Amino acid sequence: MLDKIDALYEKFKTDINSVSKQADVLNLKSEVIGKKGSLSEILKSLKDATPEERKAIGPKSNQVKSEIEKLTQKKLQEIELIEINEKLAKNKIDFSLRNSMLERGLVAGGEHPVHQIQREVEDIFTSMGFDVLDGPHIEDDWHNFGALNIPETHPARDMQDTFWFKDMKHLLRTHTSTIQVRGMESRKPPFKFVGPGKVFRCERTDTTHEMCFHQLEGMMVGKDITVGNLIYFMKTLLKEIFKKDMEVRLRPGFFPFVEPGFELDIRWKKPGPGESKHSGWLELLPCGMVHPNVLRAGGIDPDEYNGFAFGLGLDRLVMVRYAIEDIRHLHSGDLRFNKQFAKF
Ligand code: FA5
Repeated sequence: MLDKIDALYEKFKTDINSVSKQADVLNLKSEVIGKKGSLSEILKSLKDATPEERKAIGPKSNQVKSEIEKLTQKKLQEIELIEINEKLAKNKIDFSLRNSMLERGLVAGGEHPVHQIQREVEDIFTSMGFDVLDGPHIEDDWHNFGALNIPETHPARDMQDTFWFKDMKHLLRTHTSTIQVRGMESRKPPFKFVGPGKVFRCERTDTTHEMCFHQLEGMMVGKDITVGNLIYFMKTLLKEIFKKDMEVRLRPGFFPFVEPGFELDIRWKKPGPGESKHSGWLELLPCGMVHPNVLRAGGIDPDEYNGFAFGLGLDRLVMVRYAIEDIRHLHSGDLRFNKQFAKF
């Protein structure tokens, strides 16, 4: 019997070398040391063995089992490594490809200027301890309006023309203030975060208005936060983006979700011939102190905490930085326009 066990082990050692799939390795193992494997078969005739053999067979079969387990594991790891290397070789990035594309006159892609500026603004805020949050494009009434102190009958709903879904319960978010609501739902004060993203409004386009554009929301909630804190962060943002002091003006502005609310406009010389009503000042960054009803809706006690919020127009920020006369260039898909911003 001992010889049979030895033979079975030797055969396993040979067989395992000839398989290359993990499933085959596992099958082979179970054919030998599985419940109905050949080792169990041999052990069935234990009653016919001599007493000396019986003493030796227990340790022997345990030793063989453990060796077979070890060989199986080793083989499985080898196969896994081979598979990983094959995958890597298949998906390998060919760095020479870009050069050969350029030689053939093909143009490599680049990041859109709105996304470039979005990342810059995110970096500025993360360096000041803000988190970056995300939120869905398709929202419900509560996150876009209700929780922001805009009940159903409130005329402020008309301030932003909305793309509603047929159920009249869901909509394409009209502003990133929805991220404020989601941020409050998911954390406890004190906190500060920004939330960038696309927003949608069913409105007529012109040189400074698009139907689909980008905003970056910001919110800071804590104890004893003041308008002074708000202005500090707004000034720091603009200074870091433009690398110089920009001429801005702050004027009262109405938004149901802040009190007091402000419009922050930036001095903007519209390039090109002809003046438009937008030349001079451009509405860029409305902001204010978060309304107590909004804090309440987010589960925060307004007697204990307060805060500020702002909503930056990213496409307009790009317009001011690069002296772009018409916002519609940005999403026109015109490669001649886009190529100017490729960072290659
Ligand atoms: C809002 O959307 C508020 N949710 C912002 C806010 C947040 C205020 C927190 C207070 C506190 P408004 O509709 O003004 O506000 O839009 C904010 C900014 O987005 C504007 O100043 C502008 O820079 C940009 N913006 C607005 N409409 C358009 C448009 N149609 N095309 C391009 N940019 C736009």
